[in-house]
Amino acid sequence: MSRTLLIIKPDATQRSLIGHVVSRLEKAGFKPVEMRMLRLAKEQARQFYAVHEGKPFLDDLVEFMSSGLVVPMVLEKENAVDDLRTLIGATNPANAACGTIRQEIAVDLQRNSVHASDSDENAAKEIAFFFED
Ligand code: 3AN
Repeated sequence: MSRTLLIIKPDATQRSLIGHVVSRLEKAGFKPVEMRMLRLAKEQARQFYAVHEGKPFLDDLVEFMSSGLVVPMVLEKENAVDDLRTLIGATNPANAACGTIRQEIAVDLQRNSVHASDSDENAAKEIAFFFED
């Protein structure tokens, strides 16, 4: 078993899609083991996306991620990181494969409904960011 972090982003919480996303995750074999609902302060959103410091879209991303409620959760599954990246689909929903969560519900590149850790190392960091042990 391994763990990864998923965040339901403000565009999805605003459209009442929390239950839908959790249902899709569970049907795909992911087990939620921790979950919270909160609104990020801008400084927290910037800290979370520190890897994108200097990118032209960072300010807009921080604005968006702090614009409403988010639902971070820890998910358990074998091969959790890679399997979750496959299930959510490409960052830009226009390029997301058929049947992926982003292809189904994402609005555009920014309002792409969910975040998922991209490596075991980042999963550990991102889990620690939201869920202090
Ligand atoms: P992913 O969420 O698929 O891991 P990242 O980590 O490269 O993608 O990007 C984080 C977030 O930054 C994306 N979910 C998206 O909202 C935003 N983003 C990434 N690239 C761009 C871009 N070129 N223009 C605008 N927003 C972007």
